[in-house]
Amino acid sequence: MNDCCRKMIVQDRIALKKGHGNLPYFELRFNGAEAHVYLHGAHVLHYQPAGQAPVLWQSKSSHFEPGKPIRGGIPVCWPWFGPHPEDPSQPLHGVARLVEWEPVQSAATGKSTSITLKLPDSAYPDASLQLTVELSDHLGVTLTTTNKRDTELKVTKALHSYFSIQNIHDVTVTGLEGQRYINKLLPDKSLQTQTGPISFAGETEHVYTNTPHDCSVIDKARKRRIHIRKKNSLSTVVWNPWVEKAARMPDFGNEEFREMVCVETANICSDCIVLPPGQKHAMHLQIQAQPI
Ligand code: TA6
Repeated sequence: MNDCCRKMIVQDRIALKKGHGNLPYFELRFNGAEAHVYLHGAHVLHYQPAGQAPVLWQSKSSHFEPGKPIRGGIPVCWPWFGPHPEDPSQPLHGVARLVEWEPVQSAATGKSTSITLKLPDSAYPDASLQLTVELSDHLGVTLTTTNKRDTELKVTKALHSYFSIQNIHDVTVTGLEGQRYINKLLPDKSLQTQTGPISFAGETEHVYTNTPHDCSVIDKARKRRIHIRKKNSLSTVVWNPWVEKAARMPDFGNEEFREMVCVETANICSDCIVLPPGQKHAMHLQIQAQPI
C-alpha cells in the first residue's frame, strides 16, 4: 500500500481493501451505509444504504483487469461518450474508466464520509479530471473537468449508473415525461416525446437531451424508489440491453438484463460541454433509495 492510499484511511470510516481481481478499493462507511470505490476507473461499484438491498448492480461476469471497464456500478465515461467522435480505434466511452486513478483526499465528519480521486495526467494531458464520492443518507458523486489547454476543449461525459432492480418487467422510470429523446434503436434519429413513465418490454436506449430533470426508478417488486438527482447535466440516458444484446456481451450474463436498468447522468450529443481555457465543469449526481 503506497503512502497516498495510506493517508486516506480513517478508522471505522475509510478502509483500503482488495476486491474482485485483487483490485484495490476504498470502503466508505457512514451510519450503517457502505460504498465501495475502486481505484480502477474511480469506479463506484457498490452502494448499500443502512437496512436496504444494494442500490447499484454489478455483473457476475464483469472483467476486473487493467485496460478493461468494470460492468456495473457507475462507470465514468469521459472525455467522450460512446464511440470517439473522429477515431474509431479509440475505446468506447473514453479512457477514464480503463486506468487506475490516484487518491487525492478523504474526509470523515459527522455529516458524511468522502473520498476524492484524480485521473493520472498521463491518461489525457489536455484536461484534468477528479471524482468525489460522498456517503451520507444518500450517495453523492461529482465529476469535475478542468481544461488545461490554451484553446477550448469539447467534452462529452456520463456517470453511467447501473441500478439493481428486482424484475425489469415490473419497473418504471419517472420524471422524464414530456421530455424529448432520441431512440438510439431506430434508424430515424429524430426527437420523440416521452409520454408517461418509461417501462421496459425489450431493448431500450433513449437519450434525453436538454433536460435538467431529476428522475426516479420505481422498483415495484422490491417496493423501493431510487431518486436520481443531478446538477449541471442536461442529458439522461435510459438503457437496458435485453436478450440479444446481453448475449453478445461477454462481460454480461445472458439473464442479467432482468435485474438491472441504466439511468445515466450525462452531457452528450447536443449537450456537449465546451470549456474555455483553464475553466472547470462539475457534474453532480445524487442517488437516494427509499422504501415505498
Ligand atoms: O449508455 C448506453 C450505451 O451507450 C449502450 O449503447 C451500450 O453500449 C452501453 O452504453 C454500455 O457500453 P459498454 O461500453 O460499457 O459496453
